[in-house]
Amino acid sequence: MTTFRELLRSSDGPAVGTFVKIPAIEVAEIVGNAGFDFVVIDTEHALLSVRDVYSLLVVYSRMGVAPLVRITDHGYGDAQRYLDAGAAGILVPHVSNGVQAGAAMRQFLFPPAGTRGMGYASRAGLWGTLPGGPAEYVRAGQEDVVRIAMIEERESVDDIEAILAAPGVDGVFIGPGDLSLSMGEPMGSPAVHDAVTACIEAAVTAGVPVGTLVQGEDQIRLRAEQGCRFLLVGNDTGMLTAAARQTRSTARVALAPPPAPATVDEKG
Ligand code: 3PY
Ligand code: MG
Repeated sequence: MTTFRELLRSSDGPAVGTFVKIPAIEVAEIVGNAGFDFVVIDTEHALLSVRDVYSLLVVYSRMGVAPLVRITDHGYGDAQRYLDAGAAGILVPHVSNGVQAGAAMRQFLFPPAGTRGMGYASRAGLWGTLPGGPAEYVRAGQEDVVRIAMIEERESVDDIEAILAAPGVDGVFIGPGDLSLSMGEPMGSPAVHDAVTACIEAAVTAGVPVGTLVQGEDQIRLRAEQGCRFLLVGNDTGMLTAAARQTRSTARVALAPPPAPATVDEKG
């Protein structure tokens, strides 16, 4: 299977993924079958248990869809388990500055670069049978896993160069929703749009893979042209909502009473 890191390096267009919030294997198979390159299992904004995340990691990776996990905060606890369960990468939300970025990423690197612990007897180590043994488990954890800092605060935009240069940062993801809140601007305002563009440009200049959340063809094209290496479009709950509403609306339209015949006056 192509790793997420290989997708970021590929000369094809950006990798396209979606957020996953529903802990159902049926939904995972439906979303996986749609052909996304990767998914981000979202523990920051969805009530997913560690066990839910584990099931989703297994299903998506078995389908050849690289599964990343957005963790709830900068803490080590659950992230260690997600990595040992085979997550292709970790997204750390609300990274405000370079110092925070370095401190968060150290937890997801093995010594001497960081403090991640040895868990060779885990799924990531193929339950202790990985060809190449513990050394390969450590190599894959160090080199294949992608550690992504989320840029979604005014302060992170101001400190973008330091975040991009922080040890262990393999990519940055710009969150326009929280960025607009932090900037006190409505979503999609020109100021937010320009801040996202400035971060993308800084990342491209620094040679750090960058991604953002996009909506609609024009935005997808624009952010790809600007150099984004990965794009997130929507999420599973949004897709289900849209399909449910469309299905209900089709029936409503079909069952609507026919328009009343025009009155004599209206006929003139
Ligand atoms: C944001 O826009 O705030 C995000 O976290 C991206 O989904
Ligand atoms: Mg956010």
